[in-house]
Amino acid sequence: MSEDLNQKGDYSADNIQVLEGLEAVRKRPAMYIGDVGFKGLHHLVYEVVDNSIDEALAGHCDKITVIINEDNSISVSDNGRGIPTAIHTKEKRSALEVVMTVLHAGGKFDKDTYKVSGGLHGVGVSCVNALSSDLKVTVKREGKVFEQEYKIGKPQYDVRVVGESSETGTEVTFLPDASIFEVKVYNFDTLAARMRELAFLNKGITLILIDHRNKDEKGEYITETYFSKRGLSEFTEYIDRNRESLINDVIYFEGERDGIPVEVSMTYNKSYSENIQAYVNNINTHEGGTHLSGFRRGLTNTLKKYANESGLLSKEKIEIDGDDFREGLTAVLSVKVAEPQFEGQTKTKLGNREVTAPVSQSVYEMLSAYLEEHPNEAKIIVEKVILAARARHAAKKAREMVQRKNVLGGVGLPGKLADCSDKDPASCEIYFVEGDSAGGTAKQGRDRHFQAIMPLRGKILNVEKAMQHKILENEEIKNIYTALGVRIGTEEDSKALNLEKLRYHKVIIMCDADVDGSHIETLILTFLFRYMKELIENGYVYIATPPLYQVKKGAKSEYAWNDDQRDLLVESMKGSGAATSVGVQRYKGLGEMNAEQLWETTMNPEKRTLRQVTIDNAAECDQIFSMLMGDDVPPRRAFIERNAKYAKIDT
Ligand code: 0RA
Repeated sequence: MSEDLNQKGDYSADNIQVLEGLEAVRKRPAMYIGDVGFKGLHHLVYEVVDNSIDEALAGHCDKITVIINEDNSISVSDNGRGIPTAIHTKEKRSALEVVMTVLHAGGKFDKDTYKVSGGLHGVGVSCVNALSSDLKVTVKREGKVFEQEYKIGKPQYDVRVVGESSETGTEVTFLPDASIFEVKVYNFDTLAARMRELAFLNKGITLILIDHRNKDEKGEYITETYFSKRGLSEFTEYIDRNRESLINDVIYFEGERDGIPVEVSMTYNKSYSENIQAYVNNINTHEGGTHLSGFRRGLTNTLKKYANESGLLSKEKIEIDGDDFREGLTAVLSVKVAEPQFEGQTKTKLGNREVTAPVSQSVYEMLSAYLEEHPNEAKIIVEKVILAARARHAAKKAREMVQRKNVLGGVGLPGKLADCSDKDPASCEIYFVEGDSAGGTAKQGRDRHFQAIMPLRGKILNVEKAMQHKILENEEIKNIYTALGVRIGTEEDSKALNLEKLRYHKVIIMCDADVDGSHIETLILTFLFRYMKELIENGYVYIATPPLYQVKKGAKSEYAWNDDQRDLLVESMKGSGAATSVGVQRYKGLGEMNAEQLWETTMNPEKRTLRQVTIDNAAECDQIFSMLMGDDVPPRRAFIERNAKYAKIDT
């Protein structure tokens, strides 16, 4: 701190506070942006874009451009009013400087602006400034162009006028501080997915993403433009675009109830999964909360009432419950809440009680109107609900069978599981291995103290295409549940997993590095995503990365995980001593390695690389899984071909 204060000597008490504020961010960046890895790095962009989104929601901006520059710095620009630059009376310096250097100062200047966006952590642009080795802001307003630059959040000069312009807007360019961030390279697809999502959630705004690091075949920078005219309706269609529709319409509502803006959109498809994406202030609330409860309540009440009054249910003896109304449902819910209370493990559960009723009323209004006007579709939906109820009863029986077997069978661990001897879940790992033969090698190669091995037969069931009771009757899937020690969801709380019983805190998928292997990997991941999402959300799921090549010369041998590594190894081995030639072996599967090789390259914690599975963007994940595992083959082939080159491991 002292070095900053001594430059001029004429600072006020306010300045000291400011510096402490930004230093706190640099000391504990994770507290402000989540982490200093991949997520945190991308979060910086979202934080800056959110400010522009706020300006757009206030009605003053309709275009936001993000550029990934060649040096992995980021430029975010908008055509809003421009951040005010006049001298802030209390602070005695430009308002722009205050916004850029005071924590949480962002929205305070404009009382009319209903500030509702603001990333998960909502810390503002000053936080990004603190975590950037260089940042430059340019503001066009009142006919002039203003600018100021900063290093790790410290202004390098007073706000100055550098030109004239008839336009208005704000542009921020920042370079994340390399001494803070462990990951320094931006991922285009990750930013693209967020910008696509923002375009759907905020219709009418054009969001453009440009990558100055890469050119396409025509020599132009890779560019994506996102714009949605119909907002959530279009979002719902996008999420469901690889599924077969049950009804042709997307049901849509937009309005304000008790001062809370509510936007809902829903449709039904022929699958068996429920997929509701719920947003608060543009943040995906994975853990749900009061708004989601409102949605469910509204849906259940409306459909129940309609089904009863229509007489469609009269022949049914089985009880219909909330879950039955949501099988095959895809919905997007978006509310804007002025002072959101976020709760839950990952702070993505809305706590504000006043939100439930407005959402439930909106859903009631939207859906009852639709059902009245579309009797044919209404009948199709109610029939689907009845089928779901029947299947649920069958599933309940199947589940009880599994549960009973587990209880009666004592410990009841699957016969194929080679368990580890340690018992503390925090230090234990389970490998799900493709095939019995690789499973055998892994059993020999492992450290039996903390590594358990469970071979999985060829292809496990595709959960995207099977009904729940079929899934729960499936032998491999039952084995996965019992090996992990978790209970299959109960009737009351069908989604909650009893994580406290989880026997391993690393669940590692180990498949061949070929097309079949990656298909099996996706099948397992799809199952975990649909039925054990908490495992992924808690960071317990990993993918093992076996090597692709062994490079040999005489008695010397090394491994390579990609073609570049292989070529380098071949070159360096060629150089060392003549005579014996260098041989390259391409591993086609795990089975081609012996136990020792498998341990050395893929299982030894000291040497292996595990890729942690995370849910970066829930709506995008859903769309990708439904595409990869659904009926529609062409998009799957295109996706796999497009991503094939990225399937290699970064080391
Ligand atoms: C407060 C007041 C005014 C503009 C903004 C905030 C503003 C902030 C950001 C951040 C990124 N882009 C932005 N654009 C605008 C202007 C108030 C006025 O002109 O009357």
